[in-house]
Amino acid sequence: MSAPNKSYDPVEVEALKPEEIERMRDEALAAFAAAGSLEALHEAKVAHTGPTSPLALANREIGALPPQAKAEAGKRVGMARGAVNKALAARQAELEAERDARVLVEEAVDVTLPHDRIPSGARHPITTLSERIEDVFVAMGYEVAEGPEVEAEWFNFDALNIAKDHPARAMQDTLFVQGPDKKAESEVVLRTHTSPVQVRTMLDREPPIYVICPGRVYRMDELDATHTPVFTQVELLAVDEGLTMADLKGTIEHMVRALFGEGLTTRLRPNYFPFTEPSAELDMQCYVCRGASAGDPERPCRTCSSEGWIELGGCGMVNPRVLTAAGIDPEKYSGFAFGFGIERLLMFRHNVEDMRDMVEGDVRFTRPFGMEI
Ligand code: FA5
Repeated sequence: MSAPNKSYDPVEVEALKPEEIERMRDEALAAFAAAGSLEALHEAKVAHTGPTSPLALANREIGALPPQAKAEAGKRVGMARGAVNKALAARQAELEAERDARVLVEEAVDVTLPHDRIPSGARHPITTLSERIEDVFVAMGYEVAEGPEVEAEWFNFDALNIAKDHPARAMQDTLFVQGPDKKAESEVVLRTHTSPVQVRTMLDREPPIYVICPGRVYRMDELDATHTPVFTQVELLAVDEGLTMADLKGTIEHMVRALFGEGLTTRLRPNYFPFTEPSAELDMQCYVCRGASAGDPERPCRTCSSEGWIELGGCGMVNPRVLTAAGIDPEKYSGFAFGFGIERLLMFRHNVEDMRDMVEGDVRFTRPFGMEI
């Protein structure tokens, strides 16, 4: 056993002398008071309250003291540490309050300034107008049906009673799609109208059928003020027992009134489409002059070129041959169909003078139409 260390007097430990503890406390208080920022205060905190700070080291010495001295030194160090922690918390609160006041001023937002967000795009009026038309028919109980834009020739022509030698099937009118085998004779086309969706729908569903088919179609037309090679059609198809041309006319008249206002009428002019029999061209009364400009040179109307009527699209009773091709009994059911172009509708409904504006993708054209049409 080793002899006691006579030279060590625990009561006289230098770090625990009252004046030493006071000095440590005062240094800590001065360091906190001098800290001008929360970062500086954090450094002072680590230096004066951390595990290697003078007070923490002094605290460790207490354990070796005899009981009486231990109690005295413990009290001294404890009081000093309490004062240091209190001063630290007070300074922390002060600096945080200063920071909050500064941030409120620096990051203040003036909500009255004009905003400079990146300009947003706009929905194309062709999309909004198509959706508007869909809504009119969905409200009448119709469903929206879709079909492929790359279509089998059979659906686009044959099933619609369009003969093999019909001029629409010629290469100069229709865009044929070359298959992977690069056969010169392709049987796949970019659909030239939305009527093939009629056939697909009739093959898919049992009557009664009430559908509206919006979609993009393709033709070998030059881009000019009134034509585009890629345009949008909406097709309407109803197949049920006992449908007549009167149902067709009444349905379109409802659409015209929903889109252009009450009181407008429509008229049918005989026409020919291989897939409808009888077929007609459907005109609506001009919604601007309501027919008053026709024959009255004093009241010219730009919207209908003083015709009094505006051509809407083609229509008719579904040809019994088409019903048969789609597996529907023409003895039991009859149907009506109507197809029209959305670009032309947008032109006369919104006085767009040049169809080319619709395909250029310039938001200065699309934005004024807004989100509702
Ligand atoms: C048809 O396409 C028939 N499938 C419509 C139809 C459906 C008739 C059901 C009977 C029953 P048409 O070729 O006329 O018909 O085209 C219909 C509409 O498409 C035209 O009234 C016109 O508004 C629009 N249209 C035609 N060609 C162009 C083009 N190049 N650019 C923009 N719109 C066009």
